[in-house]
Amino acid sequence: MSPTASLRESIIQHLRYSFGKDPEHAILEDWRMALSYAVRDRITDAWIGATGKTYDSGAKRVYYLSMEFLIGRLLEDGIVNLELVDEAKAVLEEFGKDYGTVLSDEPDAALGNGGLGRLAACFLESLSTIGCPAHGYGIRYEHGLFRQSFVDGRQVEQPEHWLEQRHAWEFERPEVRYRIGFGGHVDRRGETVRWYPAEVVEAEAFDTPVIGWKGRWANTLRLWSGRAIHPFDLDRFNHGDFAGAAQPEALARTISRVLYPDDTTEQGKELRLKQEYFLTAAALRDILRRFNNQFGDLRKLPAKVAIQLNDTHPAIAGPELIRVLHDERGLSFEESMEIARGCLSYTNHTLLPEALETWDETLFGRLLPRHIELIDQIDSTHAKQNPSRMNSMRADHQVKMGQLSFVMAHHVNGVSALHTELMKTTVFEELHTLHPDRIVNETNGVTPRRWLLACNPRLAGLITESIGEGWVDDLEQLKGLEPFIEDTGWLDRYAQVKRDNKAELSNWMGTTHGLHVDPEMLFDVQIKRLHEYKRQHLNILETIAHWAEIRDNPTADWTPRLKLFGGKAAPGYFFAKDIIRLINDAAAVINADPVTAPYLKIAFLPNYNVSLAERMIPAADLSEQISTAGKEASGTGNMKFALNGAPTVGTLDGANVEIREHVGAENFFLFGMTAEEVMERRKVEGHAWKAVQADPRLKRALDLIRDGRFSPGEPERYHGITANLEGADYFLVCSDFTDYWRAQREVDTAFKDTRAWAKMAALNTARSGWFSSDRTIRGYMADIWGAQSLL
Ligand code: Z15
Repeated sequence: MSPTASLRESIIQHLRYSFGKDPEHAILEDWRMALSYAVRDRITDAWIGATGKTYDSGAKRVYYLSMEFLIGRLLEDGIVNLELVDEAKAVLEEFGKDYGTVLSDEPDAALGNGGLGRLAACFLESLSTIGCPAHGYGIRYEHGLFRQSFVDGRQVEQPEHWLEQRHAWEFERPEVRYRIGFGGHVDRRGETVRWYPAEVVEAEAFDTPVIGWKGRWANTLRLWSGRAIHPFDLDRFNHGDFAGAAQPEALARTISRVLYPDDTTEQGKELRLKQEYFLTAAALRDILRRFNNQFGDLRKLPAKVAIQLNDTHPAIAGPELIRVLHDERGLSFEESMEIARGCLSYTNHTLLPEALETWDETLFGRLLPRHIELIDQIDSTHAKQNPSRMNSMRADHQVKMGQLSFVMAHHVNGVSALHTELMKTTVFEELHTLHPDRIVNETNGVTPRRWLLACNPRLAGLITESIGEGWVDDLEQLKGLEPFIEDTGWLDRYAQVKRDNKAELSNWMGTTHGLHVDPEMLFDVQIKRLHEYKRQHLNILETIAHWAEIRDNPTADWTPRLKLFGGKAAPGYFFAKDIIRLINDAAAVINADPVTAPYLKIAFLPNYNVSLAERMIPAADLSEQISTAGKEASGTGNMKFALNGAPTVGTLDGANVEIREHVGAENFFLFGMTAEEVMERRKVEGHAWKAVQADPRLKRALDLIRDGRFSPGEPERYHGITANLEGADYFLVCSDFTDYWRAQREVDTAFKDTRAWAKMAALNTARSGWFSSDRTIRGYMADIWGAQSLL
């Protein structure tokens, strides 16, 4: 049977026997689910094969512990990795269904906030493509990241409920359940120590297979869901308390109810600590059970198990592993600590002080009374071995998760070259002096299957036609495009791909948001979480200043530009929400100005998520990566844009530094202070005010905002923003404005030379091969995990 015939048969079978429909009566969701099941069957075969091979080989396994997995939709990922795109399109067409419409019916699983969660998802896909035996462990949140809409320009949050729609990808594992305890007391009988928790909930496993390129391998994402041990209190029911009878279940489920919506800020809330322990304890129990079944001797644990902590969120893994080995399995404390360290490694994702997790010791001790004792013991053991006793993890009545993670890990890694160097000289300076070989760099990457092959089929097609399909799992082969770039015929085709992608995005914005834009404009895109350090306000200030200048001289030869924004603000981050509102208010005024209309438009697309990124990135001409130097640990959106042929306007921050080195300085619009200059400038008294006085354009933009030009009748609406910028301006928006302005005018000039611009864009694509997450994962395997591919 041909692949198309076989796919058709399986879809029809699933429509009939899984969903009880024939093609005549199937609704869109039935088609989406039947296609998903047909694809899932093929994934499952690869998955079961890979599981068997892993077991038989006795190889070391990798476990990636993360509070977030921002996986997005999975159907297209499965189809693309199994190379079934043409077949799926053909079958759906036979039944009069549109492929894109069926794909978009899938809920977008937003079990993460931003970069950290999306990185975890790219890593899982690369681990499968490479054939490294691995599991991802996370939480099966009932509600992922909130949905965002705008009301009068303001962000409004609605709960997200991805599980409400049918979802094809998970396998419930009722046989895999563990009891997880909280609170209670610690009991000592001579040498033996026992923790007796007061509250116990059950963690139940749900598995999602993660398929790699060409279906050669599949790993597992195992997510834990909270449930009560005795779901129903019959005693209360029998006494007439019907609502109370269901309470234990409601309480237990609270643990996995909702994802905390803060990116790079910690709230220190008790439920969050419960979630962290719930994930970690369930994962470790599962890892030890699997190890025990296969190997038994706990001393071999570090040879067979590599556990990666995605940020400090699962840092309780150190003390928990010691507790199990020492309290429950009877190994000595010292040996338990050595075994745990042999297994654990930790990735740091930020140097922002507000993101470094610390817990109040009273709260911590109440929830995890045995763990806080063990942390003290870890701390004093570490101090004994390293007499200077610097950098304690137990100061100021706090538990410091960064220090704990560092001490309990055999390797600690940063996520870009600059970030890793800054780790050594700032937060981890003292610990780095004690352990100079522990910190290593693993620059982030993105999976080219999702972020080029699937999301940009036109460009992928041109590339494959030019250099073959080897680039898909060997992205450095994109270098082979460089000779083609000299060929004007080829370059015109490259430029045509971008034009087609822009037209497609314009059409979509028109039909879904009523936003009508000219696809000939320069599409200038800033999409990422809202944060002061990411400086969306620098972007809108420059836009306002530019608008004022066009109005001064409307007949000049301006480069038409569309400023596109997307991103969510944490619900409690009021300054970030004000920035969103300012952008929307400025858009309303500027978009309505007939004088500037041919040259400038602004759009903030609501509810930015993985699927929207997949639409926007292929259509971008320019990538905004304008964080205050030293603040963005890496960035990964920056890589996706470069790969898809959008040059960067950016600072020397995070992975921008490495992107510029790879694509060439002449293909990157650099501006702004370096991380060192930033630290110096902060010491200059009145730096912001001085910068405002020195640049009349900046002054004018701030005046327009302060005078209520974008908030008619309410000039004070943005005084919080203007006062901050002219005052403390911690993120140096004003100090970097003038150079940002200059870089943007260079962009205007460069964009006018269509051919030169296309060349710059194509060179960004050809030289971005290094930013594949396959390269990143190979780095972790070799430098940190000691793991091997089984392919
Ligand atoms: C998050 O998305 C990141 C860091 C964090 O500490 C938290 Cl809590 C969330 C981001 C970084 O801001 C970004 O620069 C980096 O590329 C990403 O993690 C993945 O490493």
